[in-house]
Amino acid sequence: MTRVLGTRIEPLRAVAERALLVSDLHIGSDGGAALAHLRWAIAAAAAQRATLLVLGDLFDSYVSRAQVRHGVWREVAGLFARAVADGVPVAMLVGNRDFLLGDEFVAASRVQLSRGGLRGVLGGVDTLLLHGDELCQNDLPYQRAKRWLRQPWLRWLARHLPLRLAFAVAEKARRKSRMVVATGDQTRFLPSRAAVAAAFGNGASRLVFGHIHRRAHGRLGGGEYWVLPAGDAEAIGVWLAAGEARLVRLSAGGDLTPEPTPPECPLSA
Ligand SMILES: [Mn+2]
Repeated sequence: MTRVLGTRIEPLRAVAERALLVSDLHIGSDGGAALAHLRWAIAAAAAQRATLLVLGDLFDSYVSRAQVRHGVWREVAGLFARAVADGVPVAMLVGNRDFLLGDEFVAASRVQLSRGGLRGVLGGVDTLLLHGDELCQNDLPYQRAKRWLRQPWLRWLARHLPLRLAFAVAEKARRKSRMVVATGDQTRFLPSRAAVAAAFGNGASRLVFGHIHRRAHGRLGGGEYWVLPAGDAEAIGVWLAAGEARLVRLSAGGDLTPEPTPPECPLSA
């Protein structure tokens, strides 16, 4: 088990000659467009016989382990379980909004769930998958809050909350986060050049992440990185096969349409 910027990296269990990656769907209790986009991604992965990878913040919030038996959380777990039974490997990372996902979700969905990053050979290339929040090293208040929020005792407490209380806690956290994100110097939310370099420092030649909600692609040192936009706002994924990577548009029929290569990601110092 290695660590990158404090994030534990697990090996990807599935062999993925072809992989479809999506991120930051932020599926809320009403499902909405985000849930539709997830269905399209599953349909595309099934049609292409590809592995589906979700790079965190699949849910707008997830607090209590009781959630997996209710509403949209149960529905998504069921969608994954059916996909896995149909031969579509699914692996996912937690994001900053759903970092409390745990074993109950794995049992219901049959996915490989990493609470850190994943590393594997995707489309023939050694690839590191991160949610991306650990790359935003200049957002010091966020990094401090993250260390605090992920203490084991707090995790245990949150995951054992009754459902109604869990929803209230989640709503309060989302309101606070929206307020903080709207204020101050916006460059602090960008990945830092040093952090991206550190991610490549573990030897992978490709890095894919989300979290910052923008399309981007670039190179740093010998490595190539791709950034996924928010999957609720845009039905966009990254397609990896035969050494190639490209941005694709998802659609209801499960088709994948190539999109133009996006610009480089601005990195903070
Ligand atoms: Mn995020």
